[in-house]
Amino acid sequence: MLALFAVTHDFTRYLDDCKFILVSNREPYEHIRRSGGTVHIKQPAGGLVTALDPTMRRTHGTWVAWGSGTADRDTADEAGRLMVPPGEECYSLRRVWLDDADVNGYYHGFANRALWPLCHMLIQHFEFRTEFWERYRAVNLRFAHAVADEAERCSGRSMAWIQDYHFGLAAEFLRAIRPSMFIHQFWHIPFPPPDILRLLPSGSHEALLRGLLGNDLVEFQIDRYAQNFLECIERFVPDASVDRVEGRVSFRDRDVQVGAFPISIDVERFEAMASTPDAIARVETLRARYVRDGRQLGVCVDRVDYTKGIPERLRALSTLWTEVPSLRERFTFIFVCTPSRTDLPAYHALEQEVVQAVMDINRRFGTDGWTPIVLINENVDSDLLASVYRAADLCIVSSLQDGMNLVAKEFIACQLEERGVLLLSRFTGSAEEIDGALLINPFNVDGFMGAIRTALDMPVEERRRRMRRMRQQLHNSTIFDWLDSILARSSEIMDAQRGERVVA
Ligand code: ADQ
Repeated sequence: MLALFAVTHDFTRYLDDCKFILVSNREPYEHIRRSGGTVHIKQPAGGLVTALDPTMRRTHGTWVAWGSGTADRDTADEAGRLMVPPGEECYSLRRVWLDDADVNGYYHGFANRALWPLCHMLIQHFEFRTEFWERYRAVNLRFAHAVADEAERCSGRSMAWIQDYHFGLAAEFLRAIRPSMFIHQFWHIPFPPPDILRLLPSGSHEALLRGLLGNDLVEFQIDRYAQNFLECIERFVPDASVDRVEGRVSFRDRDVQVGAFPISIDVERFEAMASTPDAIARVETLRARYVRDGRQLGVCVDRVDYTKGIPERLRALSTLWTEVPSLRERFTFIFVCTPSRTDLPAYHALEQEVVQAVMDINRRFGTDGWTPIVLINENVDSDLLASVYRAADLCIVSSLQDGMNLVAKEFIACQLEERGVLLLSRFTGSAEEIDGALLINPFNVDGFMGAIRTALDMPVEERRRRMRRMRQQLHNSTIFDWLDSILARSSEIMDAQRGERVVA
């Protein structure tokens, strides 16, 4: 797998002699102390680590991240450095230490209680505290110093690639320390229009935008978010000049490029996980259990988050079984919902609401031989997920807003029989990329319910036609294509900058 990846995507050619420094909130390897005192290593399951770890191994770069594991300090040197992956030692991990007040203010506070709801335009959850903002600034500055430190350790050029909304100010801080460094940033979630961004108090919304303008290139999932960002700059940063068509901002004698780079998944990995003998056996078991006598199986997979439209999905299902009783016992739903951010009251309350709503539905419509919704309220291994995706006849993604949504792509990758229908919220980045899903508006109860009926009734041929089209598209835009296009664009800009400096 790694060998194939290396042949088809050689990212090192874009980096030339440039040292690659990646910055993210979560680290790729976390050391955890177990109750008996032994230390074990945890690697987050997310797509980002899966995609970036091989790149880091090949480029021998440095990954800068929050040292969040309970045994992290014991396994790093005084500066927070260690070589990873354990036993292979291919690249450096530089851990940044945060205390409880930092985590509460920067991470739970400003990132997750202010920016997350604002960017998703769910302003009823928006909460701003000065303490959150100050911690966010302080932690962003600390990360900028850590990156500058790492750049200092190499003699040549370096490139910093910052991930996400946790670091809205880091690029500007880093630019002040190392003016000629190439800095770029991928923003994984939506970017809101000006009227929403200005709910951040005066001073902080302008500061966030100026912070992002510290980059040479700002990458969004889709063009709509890039356009929102440019509109915010036009409105709130009067000393910047914006070229909306070219996606460029001129600011303090520098040009900042802005573009859309839709993220994806490691398609072959998901296909492989859905094709193992164990997966095939699980698919058979699931179908024997839930898909007999013309019944169908639905699936959804989310973190419990108010952006994902989970109560709206439950409401559509409940309305459907109420208004169309003939559909009772006709399909079963596997609801995979992992609790997340449970330290925040809104998430805790949502989790309870979801569990309660599922119990109500099962009590109301269930029969002796049929449970309408099978709730799996925990984290599930990706190979088990792959089997569930493969076994399903339909998958519902009903986010109220979502930067991209990778579940939709994972479902498509695992649909090897091409029998499944994807119901996809039109408010996801994926909906603007994928052609072949049934688009839904999760706020429109009747429309949502109608789309489930359409999916259940869809003839096999049409299902196959749509799924085949989506699978072809997905094969042409994997996570490696995403990485390739970002690094290619970065290297192009770096070359142009070098040309300009030589001429000057
Ligand atoms: P998320 O909001 O986390 O990511 P998403 O893109 O759907 O959303 O990715 C979730 C990932 O977690 C998927 O890989 C999924 O399989 C996994 N997952 C979810 N529930 C799980 C469970 N119960 N058990 C196991 N795995 C589970 C943010 C943005 C998105 C954007 C991504 C990547 O909010 O819009 O697509 O980053 O940029």
